[in-house]
This record gives sequence, structure tokens and C-alpha cells, in this order.
Amino acid sequence: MSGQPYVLFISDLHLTPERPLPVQLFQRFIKEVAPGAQALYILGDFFEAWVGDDNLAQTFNQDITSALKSLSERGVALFFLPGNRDFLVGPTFAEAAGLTLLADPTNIELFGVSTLLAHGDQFCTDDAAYQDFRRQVREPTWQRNFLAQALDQRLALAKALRERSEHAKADKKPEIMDVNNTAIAAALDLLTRNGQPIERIIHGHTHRPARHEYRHNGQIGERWVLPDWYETGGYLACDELGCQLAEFP
Ligand code: LP5
Ligand code: MN
Repeated sequence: MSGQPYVLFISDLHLTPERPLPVQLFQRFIKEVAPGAQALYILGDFFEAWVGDDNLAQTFNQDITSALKSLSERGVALFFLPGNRDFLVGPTFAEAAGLTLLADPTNIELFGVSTLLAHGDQFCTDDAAYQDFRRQVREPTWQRNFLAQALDQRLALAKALRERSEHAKADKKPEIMDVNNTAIAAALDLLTRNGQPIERIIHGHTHRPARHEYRHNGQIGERWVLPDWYETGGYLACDELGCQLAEFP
């Protein structure tokens, strides 16, 4: 960046003890890249699967959470907007990691630019089977019932759902798993009704990193899609001059 204050955005690390590379990349990111930032926004699917804050007892989750906490103690403001893998994060995790939970979507002012932050799965409306599933698991009653089960049962259910999801995805056309522009426009309409036009969208989920331009109500905006961390680490860095995607190492 230009030596000016900057803010970082990451998503889709899918951290799990079963996949060591993203974990190593994340630990390096925390030590080498993130400490210079004013703020770090995590836009979902940070964890491979989060089945409830009581799973903080697991050493792996504790290590990751302490790494976040150490960054917040160095003065980097941390924000966490959950994804379809970790929408069950709650206040105990937030406290332990030293971060603020954000609703999906959230609108922020980023160096004077009105910016919409989202995980991105809600924009994939062509994937009707997923949207039905999403509605079901986002219901408070469903979540209460799920969280009332024993930790082992929840972990087993999450594993079974992951397998079903992988099978379902194998039969889906790639294009239905990308965002739908009408869904993006609807989100922009909803937000702009109450405030200033959204000039920028930042989201993850699709694992298709890119900068897109959109036109909405006669105005041009930009939409940034964040990368996953399966093979290399990646983030979006924004300062008052604009944003750019970066990869490391
Ligand atoms: O995750 P990803 O990116 O690979 O695929 C997503 C959609 N899949 C999901 C499901 C998650 O992967 C499952 C893991 C969740 C762990 C969270 C734990 C806490 C909750 C535990 C819940 C028990 O989100 C996938 C999309 C894809 O993105 C692209 O957008 O296509 O959607 C699917 O594959 C869903 C299938 O189409 C439908 C699945 C039917 C399952 C029905 C079970 C219903 C019972 C629910 C109650 C247990
Ligand atoms: Mn996702």
C-alpha cells in the first residue's frame, strides 16, 4: 500500500486441523501482514465448520482464537461477518478473539466510500436447493434445537452435511453457484433506500477472486470478490486511494 492507513479483508480460509496449509498461511498473515492494518474484516467461512461456541474447548480452535486476540491486542480492530460455515459463532467466541461480530450484510464507510460487506452466499439465488437449506438453518428455532444437542452429535451432523453438500455441488452447474446480478441489485436497493448509494461491494464465498464493475441507478460501482486460502493466502487491502487484491507468500 501507499504508506497510508489501510484496512484488510479476508474470507474463506476454511480453517481445520485437517488442512494444515491455510492454517500456516493464517499464522504468518497474523504476524507478518495484518499488524500494519488499522482494521481486519473477516467476511465468513473463516472456519471449516463452527458448531457452537462450546467447541472453543478444542485446542485447534483455541490456538486460532488466541492468534486473533493477539492481533487485536496489538491495536488492529477486528470484525467478523459469519459465512455459511460459521454462522453459529457467538459472543463467547467474539470475546475470546477480541473482535466485533457484524450482521450480514453490513454497510460501512471505508475511507469515504460507502461499502457493502457480505459473505456472498445470499447472492447465489440461482442455487435454489442451497437457498432452501439456508432459510432452514438460519431460523432461530432450528438453531436453538441444534445447539441443544451434545457437541459430538453436532460435529457428526456437520460432517454429514458437508458430505451431502459436496455431493450436491458435484451435480450443480458452476454458473448457478455464482452470484446473481438481480440479487445484488436487490441488496443495493434495500440499502440505498435508507442512505447514500453503495459505491463498493466486498464479499467472498464463490472463491472466484476478481474486481467487477456494476451499474446501478445510473451509478458505477465496484464489486470485489475475495479468494479462498486453499493454495495461497489472499486478501483485499484498501486505503484512501482504492483497493487491491494481494496474494502471499
Ligand atoms: O460450503 P460449500 O461452499 O462447500 O457449499 C455451499 C453450500 N453448502 C452449505 C452446506 C455446508 O457446507 C454444510 C456445513 C455447514 C457447517 C456449519 C455447521 C453448523 C450448522 C450445522 C448444520 C447441521 O452451505 C452449497 C452451495 C455452495 O455453497 C455454493 O454456493 O451449493 O449448498 C449445498 O450444497 C446445499 C444442497 O444443495 C442442499 C443440502 C441439503 C441438505 C438437507 C439437509 C437438511 C437437514 C438440515 C437439518 C440437519
Ligand atoms: Mn461460503
